[in-house]
Amino acid sequence: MSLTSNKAVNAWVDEMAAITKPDQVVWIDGSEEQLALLRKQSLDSGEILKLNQEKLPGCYLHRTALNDVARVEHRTFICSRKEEDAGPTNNWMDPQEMYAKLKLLYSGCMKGRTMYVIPFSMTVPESPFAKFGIELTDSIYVVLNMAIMTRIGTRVLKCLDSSADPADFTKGLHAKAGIEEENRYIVQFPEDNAIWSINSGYGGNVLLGKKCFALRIASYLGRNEGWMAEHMLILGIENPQGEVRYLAAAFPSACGKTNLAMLIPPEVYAKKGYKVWCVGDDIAWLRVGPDGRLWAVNPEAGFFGVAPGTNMKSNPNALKSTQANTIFTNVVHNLDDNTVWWEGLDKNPPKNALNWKGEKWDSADGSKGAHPNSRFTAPASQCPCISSEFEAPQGVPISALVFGGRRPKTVPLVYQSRDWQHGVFVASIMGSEVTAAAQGLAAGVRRDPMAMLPFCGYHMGDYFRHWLDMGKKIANPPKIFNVNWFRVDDSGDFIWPGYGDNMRVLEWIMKRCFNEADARETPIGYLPKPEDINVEGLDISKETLEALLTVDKDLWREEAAGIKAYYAEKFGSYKFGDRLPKELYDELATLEKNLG
Ligand code: OXD
Ligand code: MN
Repeated sequence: MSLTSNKAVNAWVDEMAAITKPDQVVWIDGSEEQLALLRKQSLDSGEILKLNQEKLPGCYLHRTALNDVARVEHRTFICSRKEEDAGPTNNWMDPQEMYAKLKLLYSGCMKGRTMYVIPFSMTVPESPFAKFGIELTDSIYVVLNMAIMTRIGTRVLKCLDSSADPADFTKGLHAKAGIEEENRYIVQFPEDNAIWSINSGYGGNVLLGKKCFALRIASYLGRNEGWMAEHMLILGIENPQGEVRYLAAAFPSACGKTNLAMLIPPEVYAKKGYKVWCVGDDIAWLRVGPDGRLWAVNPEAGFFGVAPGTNMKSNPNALKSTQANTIFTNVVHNLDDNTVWWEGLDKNPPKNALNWKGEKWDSADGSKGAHPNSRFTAPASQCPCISSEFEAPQGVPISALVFGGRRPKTVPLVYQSRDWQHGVFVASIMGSEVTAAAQGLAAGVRRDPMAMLPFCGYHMGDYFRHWLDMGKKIANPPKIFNVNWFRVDDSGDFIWPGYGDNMRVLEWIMKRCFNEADARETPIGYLPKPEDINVEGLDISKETLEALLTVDKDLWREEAAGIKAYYAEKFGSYKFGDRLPKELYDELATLEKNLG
């Protein structure tokens, strides 16, 4: 029975049920009793396995289908009415055509199944930032994950019903159908505020609050409504005086974003009383506050983190977050003590174990036990360094925006943009260098502007324009920085220690924001003087630090040529076209001029 008298919600649920024809419709009220019942059903059907409840209370293991282990960018669409509004970086199809095609796939696909109706809110529903959605799904796994990743249930319906427009909610439809790869679609209809996902059971494709809503749809809403949805972590740095300053940072995947979000300061900082607080690890919604500063909330309630590589050294806070009430997906099942394991957790792979496929597994044969994209879904509230402001309805004020990628050469450890417009330029050219062998891609820099390439719900050129426009609306804008933790020497070894020691760079960044640190001007922006990076307790030579903070003009001339090609020529197989703001070409010209 419906949990609401909201006509728009009920009409839409009925309409979708008429297409998908579930045997029954169950509304999710968010109560622990109902979730416990669903866990039991999911255990009975074998969809999840209960782990050792003494060692891992409230924890479960799930395995996806073998063909369904990651997001599918080539099957992800932005179906705006006009193709040009989706832009060159998104797949597009005419919405009417797409609806017709998908309706055939959804038709009767829930026969014999239950449709769950999940009312959810991105960020606390009482927040002025909050956006509401309803996800329909035939997967209990999705319900259980959404219960961790978002706020769900009756509480959300109440807030929607009493909001200015109770018909204003995001309509998410998910069906597992047959998990057929060739019929898998992840489709955003921005103008309809709707998301249709079918033939997948993998988190990033089916937890519709996350990438689909909080980034693709929300970036579109943000442009129309004057705010921003970004692929950013949010953290606070507390200084010995007890003052907390916040930054938000965007990185492409495999750059240690979750690790940075939960950074543990090095001993020399900890002793002085510095602390780092995590507000979010993946997504930030940013708005101009009444005080003219930029304020950020984390729209999510949990972490959907990559398991492999997470350990007590790389990220103890993430690991500790997963010791209770967590759903593990596609990791190794240790049969001896009914716990989990993944590559990089420790050096002791279990002897008696099943791999992510559920097969008997022995690490001695050289195969990987956990899928490289195996995940944990853990409540953010369990993170030892979760910020006291994590659920603050107004969010936290942002002093710095930080961008970065993996660049073995060229890009220094840190630099500051001259102003907002220059910062937008710096963010638009970010990316990581790929070696052809490693990724099967052409070697070179893979640009990933603002780390939003797969997540921007509209034309990337218009997105840059929106960034530039936002800068004009923020009386006290955050300063914009670029960092690169991944510089290597001639033998290919990393020359910056990274991890907790990145705190040393964050300290300089924060000091710059509060006029407490000096800088020198270079052709690419402001760089620290080597003596302004605190290396106390660090075994790093003066020469290495200088190398990390050098701007090599020859390499930067090559870089400028690369940027020119990326702006003016092609983006993947498309062109940016003339929607790329002129200001960005101006910034490129300034860079070229500065390089002489
Ligand atoms: C993620 C991603 O899963 O960015 O967070 O791919
Ligand atoms: Mn992400």
